[in-house]
Amino acid sequence: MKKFKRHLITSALPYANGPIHIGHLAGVYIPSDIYTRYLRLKGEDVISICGSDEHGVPITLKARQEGVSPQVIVDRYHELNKTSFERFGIAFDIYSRTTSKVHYDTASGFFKTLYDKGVFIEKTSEQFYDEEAGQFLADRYITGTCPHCGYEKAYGDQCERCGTSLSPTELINPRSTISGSQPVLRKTKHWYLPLDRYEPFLRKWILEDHKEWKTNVYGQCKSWLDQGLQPRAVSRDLDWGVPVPVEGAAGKVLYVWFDAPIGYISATRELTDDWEKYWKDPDTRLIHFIGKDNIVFHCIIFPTMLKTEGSYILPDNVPANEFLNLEGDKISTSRNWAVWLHEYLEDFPGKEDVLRYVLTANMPETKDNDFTWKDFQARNNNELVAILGNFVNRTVVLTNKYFEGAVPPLGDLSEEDRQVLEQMPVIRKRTEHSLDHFRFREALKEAMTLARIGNKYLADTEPWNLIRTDKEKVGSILNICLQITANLSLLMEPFLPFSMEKLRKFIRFEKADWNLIGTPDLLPAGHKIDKPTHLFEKITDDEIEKQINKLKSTKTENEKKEDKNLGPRKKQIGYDDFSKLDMRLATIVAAEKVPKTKKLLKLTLDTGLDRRTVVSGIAEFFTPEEIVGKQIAVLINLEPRKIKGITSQGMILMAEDPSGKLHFIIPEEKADNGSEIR
Ligand code: B3M
Ligand code: ZN
Repeated sequence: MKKFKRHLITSALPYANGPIHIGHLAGVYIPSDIYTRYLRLKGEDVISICGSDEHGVPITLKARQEGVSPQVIVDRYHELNKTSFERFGIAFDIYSRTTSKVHYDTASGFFKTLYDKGVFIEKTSEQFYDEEAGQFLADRYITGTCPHCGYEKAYGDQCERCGTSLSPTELINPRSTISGSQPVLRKTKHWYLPLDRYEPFLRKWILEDHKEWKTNVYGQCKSWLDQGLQPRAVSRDLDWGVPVPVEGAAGKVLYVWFDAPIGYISATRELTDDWEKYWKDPDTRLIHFIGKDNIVFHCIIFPTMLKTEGSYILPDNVPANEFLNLEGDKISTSRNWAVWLHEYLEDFPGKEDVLRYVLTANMPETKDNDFTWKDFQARNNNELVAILGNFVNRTVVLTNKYFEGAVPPLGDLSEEDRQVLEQMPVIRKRTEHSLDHFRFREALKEAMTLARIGNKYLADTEPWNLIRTDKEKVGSILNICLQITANLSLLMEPFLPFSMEKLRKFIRFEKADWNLIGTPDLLPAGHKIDKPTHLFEKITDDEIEKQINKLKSTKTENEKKEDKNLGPRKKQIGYDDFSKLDMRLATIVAAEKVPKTKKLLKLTLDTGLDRRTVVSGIAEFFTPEEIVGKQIAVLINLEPRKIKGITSQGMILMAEDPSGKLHFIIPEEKADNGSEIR
C-alpha cells in the first residue's frame, strides 16, 4: 500500500438538533478516535476534523416545534456535543460548525467554482408552495393522505405507517404543516449535480481501484452504481442554510448534503494555514469515518463534487460502520430510546474508558449489533477489572511491597519467561494489522491478549508464594510483568486513553510512543514506580438496575405517548386567523363510497345555506348507511379541491384519537343546519 506523508481524518458532522448517543459513538466517533490516536502514537502527521452540521430540515422542524429560531437550536446542541466529545476523550484537532463564516465562504465559493465551470444542470420543476406562509415547502413540511394505505399523516417524502417513500404530489389532500393550508404547485429553479455523467469515473474509482474497501461499503456503492445514478439537486427553497451565491437564487440555499461535507474543508481551513497540503496534496491520505446511512454522500456525491472541482484529493477509504441497537430495539432520538453521552458522563464519572471499551468490543463493524447494560457490567467486571486492572494492580503492588517500588533486575530466563517476552512484538504486529484494516473489535481483542498473558503468567509463577524461597526469581518475574505493564500502557492507549495515561503516571513511564511496543526493557532495573491507583472498579447491580429502570420508564412513557399520540402543537395564531374560518352545523343527507379507494366517502351535506358535496377520508371508520342523518360540524369556506375526480367543497371536522380512530363533532342536541360554530 502507498506510503502517505500525512493523514486527514474526518468524522461525520453530527446534526446539531440533538445530543450524541452511543450509536453515534460506536458507529463513527470511537473508531475514528482509536485510529487517530494510533497514528499519532506512531508519530504520523495526522489531523482529525469534526464539527456540527447545522443546516437541514430536521433542525428547522425542531425550531418550529419549540417556537424558536434554528440558531437557538444549533447553538444549544453544538455546545453540548462539543463538550461531551471533549469530556469523553474524542481528540479532534478541531470541532467546528457549519454556521461559521469560514464555512459560508468555503461552501459558497465551492458552489460558485462548479457553477462557473458549468458543471451544474439548471432545471425548473414544480414544487409545493404555501401561499399563506409565503414559502416553498420541503418534503417534510407537507403532510397528507398516503395513497397506498390511507394514513392521513403521511409526509411528502415518506409514509411512516406503511413505509412507502413518496413524492409530495402523490399525497391525497396535501396540507402544509406550516399554515395547514392546501399548498399549490409553483415553478422553481434548482441546480443539479450530474452524477450520471460521473458514473464511469465512479465505477472505476470505487469498483476497480478500491476493492479493499469494507464489504458493506463496497456493496452499497455497487448497488447505487448498478441502479444508475441520477442528477441530484444541490439547492433548496429554504430560508435556513448557505445562500446559493448566484443571480436568480433569492430564497434558495445549498442542499445540506452539498454544504455539510464541505464543512470538513472549512474546518481544516480554520485549523491550519496548511489546509491545502491536507486537502490537495496526493501524499495525504483522506479517511472518512461515517455511519452506513452516509455512504452514498461520502462515496458518490462528495467525491463527485471534489472531482469536478478538480484540485482536491479523494478519500482513500471510507470505513463506515453499521448500526448499534439498544436492549434489542433501534436507538431513536424521537422516542428517547438511547444512552445519551452527556447523561452517561454524569451517571458514570471517571468511567469514560469503560464505555469506550464496551462499544469497541461490541462495535457494529460488519453488521448491526446490540448494547445491553448487563453486557456493559459484565465486560467491565470480568475483563477490565478482573484481567487488565487485576494484572497491573498486582504487578505494581508486589513491586512496591517486595522491592520498595524499584524495578528489580532481570535474572536468567526460564522457557516460560522467554515465551511471554516473545509474545509482545507478536501481539503488537497483530494489533497493528487489525487497526490498519479498521477492524477495531479484533484489534482490542489482540491487545487484551497481552493482559491475559500477563495475568496467567502471574498466576502460574505465584510470586507471592515464591517470595518465601527465591526473592531473586520473584524480582525477575516482576521485572517481566512491569515490562508487560509498560507495553500495555502504549498498546491500550488508543482504546483506553484515560486509564493508560493514569497507568503511565504511576509507573512513571512518560514515553507515549507506539514504536516502543515489544521492547523488553521499557522500565530498566532500578527505575522507581509509584504507588498504584485503581484503574477500574466493579460496577454494581444497583448501578445497572438504575439504568435499566430508566429505559423501562422511557418505554412506558413512549407507550403512553403512543396512546396519546397527540399531534404536535401548532404555532399560535391571532383571532383574525381564526375568524377567517367559516364553520357550520350540517346534516349528512347522502353518503356513498368513492370507487377504487379504501378511505374515501362522498357525502352530500345540507349546510342550511346550500347542499354540497364533500369528500372525506372516513370510510375506514364509518359506513355510508350509519352516518346519513347525522348532524356534524363542517368548514365551508375551504377552497374546493378535486379528489379522485370529485370536487370537494369543504371539510368535515373530525377528532382523531391517539389510536388514529376518527370521531364526528356532533352538537349535544339538534340545531338548525347552518348554525355558525365559533
Ligand atoms: N449530519 C449525520 C447524519 O446523517 C450528518 C453527517 C454529515 S457529514 C458531512 O446523521
Ligand atoms: Zn402509507
